[in-house]
Formats: sequence, C-alpha cells, structure tokens
Amino acid sequence: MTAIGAKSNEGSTGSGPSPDLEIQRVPSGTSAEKIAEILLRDGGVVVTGLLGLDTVAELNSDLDPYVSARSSGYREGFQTDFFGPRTTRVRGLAAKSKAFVEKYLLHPTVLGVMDIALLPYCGDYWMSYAGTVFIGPGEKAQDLHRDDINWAVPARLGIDLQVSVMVALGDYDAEVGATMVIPRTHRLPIDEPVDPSLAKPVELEKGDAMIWVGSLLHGGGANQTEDRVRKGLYISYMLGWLAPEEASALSLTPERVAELPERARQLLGWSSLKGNPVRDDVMSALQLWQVDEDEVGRFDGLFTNR
Ligand SMILES: O=C(O)CCC(=O)C(=O)O
Repeated sequence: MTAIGAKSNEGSTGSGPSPDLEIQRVPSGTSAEKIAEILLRDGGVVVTGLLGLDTVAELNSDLDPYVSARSSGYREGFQTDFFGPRTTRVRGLAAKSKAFVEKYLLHPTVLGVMDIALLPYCGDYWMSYAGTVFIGPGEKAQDLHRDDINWAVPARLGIDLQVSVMVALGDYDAEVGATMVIPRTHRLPIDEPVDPSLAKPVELEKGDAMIWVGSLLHGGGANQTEDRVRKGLYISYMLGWLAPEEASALSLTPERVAELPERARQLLGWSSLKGNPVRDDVMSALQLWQVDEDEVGRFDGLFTNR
C-alpha cells in the first residue's frame, strides 16, 4: 500500500536506479513480510507512524539533556566533514533511555523485518550502532555513501550485511536535511559510480521511519535553515559474525544490563551468539563472542544461554 499521491515502483522494470523511482511509504501495522519485500526490492521503505507521538515525546525527553550537553561534530581531526561539524550524535542510548530499548530497539515490526532480511545469512544479528543524528542549521549535505563500506570485503558477497532505521523525532523535511536516497542502488557493485543527481529527499513526519539496507546509496541532507534542527534517531542491526560500529556492551553497566529484557541483552552484546544460520548440526553449537569457555550471558550468573 502506498500513501495517497505517492507513485508505486511495482510496475517498474529493471533493477537499477532511475529518475522515476521513489522510496515507497506504507502505514504502521503493515506486516513485516510486506515491509521486507519492498525493502529488499527498492533498498529502502518508509513506515509512517512506526512510533506513536507519545513515544517520540518520551524519546525526546530522555535524550534532550544529553544532546544539549554535547557539542556538535566529532572530535577535532576525526572525519568532521563526513559526520558533520554541525551535527550532534549521542550514542550509548540503551544506558540513557528506557524508551529507546523498549519502544525502538525491540519494536516487533522492526525485529520482524530484521529476521527476514538478516537471518538467512547468520545465526543471529546484533545492534551495530544507535544514535541521534541531529543536523544543525547550515550543515552541508553528507557525501552519498553505502553503510556497508565499513565491511568492504564481505560487502562484495552480494548479501545484506546490515539494515538501518531512522525515525524522525522532530522536523525532517527537505529544507532541514531529510535523508537523500537513490532507490535501487543496493544491488549494484559497491564501487559502481551512480549519478548523484538521482538522490531525492525522503521527508518524514514525527514518528515515521525510513528503513534501508546497508548497500543503498544515501546521505544526510543539507540543513538550509537558519534556526531549525533535523532530528533523526538512527539504529542499525547487522549480521552477528561482523564487528559492530558501536561497542554498545561497554557503555552498559551490569546493573543496567540486569534490568534489560533478554532480547535487548542479546542485541547489545551481553550474550554470545550463533555465527551460522544452520541450526541442526555441529555448526549450531558454535558460538561467537564468548568469555573463556562460557557464554557471555552467564558471565555474572544472571543470564541464560540462548
Ligand atoms: O543523517 C542521515 O540522514 C543519514 C546519516 C548517515 O547515513 C550516516 O551518518 O552514516
């Protein structure tokens, strides 16, 4: 189902990018299967109203103090052009916000989509990165990129390594820096040049989410306003046999971990995980991310083996 007025990509032929293609929009309540079908076909999809406005308000109130205390940009000399000198990124979110864990990290539709997209290639997936991407006034557009370039060797296998979700926590229109995307660039060879003028902004209302695979060309838009901030909350999930961008386990104290639901602990690196998708032979006994001969989840005696 597409939003009124939005074009459908369903009849389009060919698998590569074209000026006619747009990221499709489906309403919250759409099945994970349908969302994943569009995601894997086009490289990205928007789910409108994925999070309710009450949840958006909770997330803002949990995170605003941390955003206010943080200066924008990365530390001096560390890729500030790519990450944006006027962009504020706060990570370690599971330690900072209950709503982040309960309503976003574990969102059943999001995890349903991840199961379909990622479990064919791994025994389990985990969180790679989560953070605010608040783009301040005057920020230039980020270079178009594929997130999978972090893992450039397996990115050439032609499988999905990672799937990301960006929820709008506030303004997210083209003028303020909505994410620029080129649909259907996700199955091209990773080094293949693509005409950047094909990128279009994907505008979101508060609570809407864009979901995309790590091989899709995209980038943060330019914030052309003088006084508005583009407020996105980013999360990505990746195959468990790859090292995540964020060492999220290290930002959690054992006390905070003890309060987390089991699936959250698994996604945040407080559990060992199966490397292979095979479940019924010796391969399924092999675990990654262990401590000595034990599974991380049992390390302090609190958690069960998965
Ligand atoms: O801010 C955005 O819209 C995209 C951010 C992004 O792709 C990144 O920082 O890698």
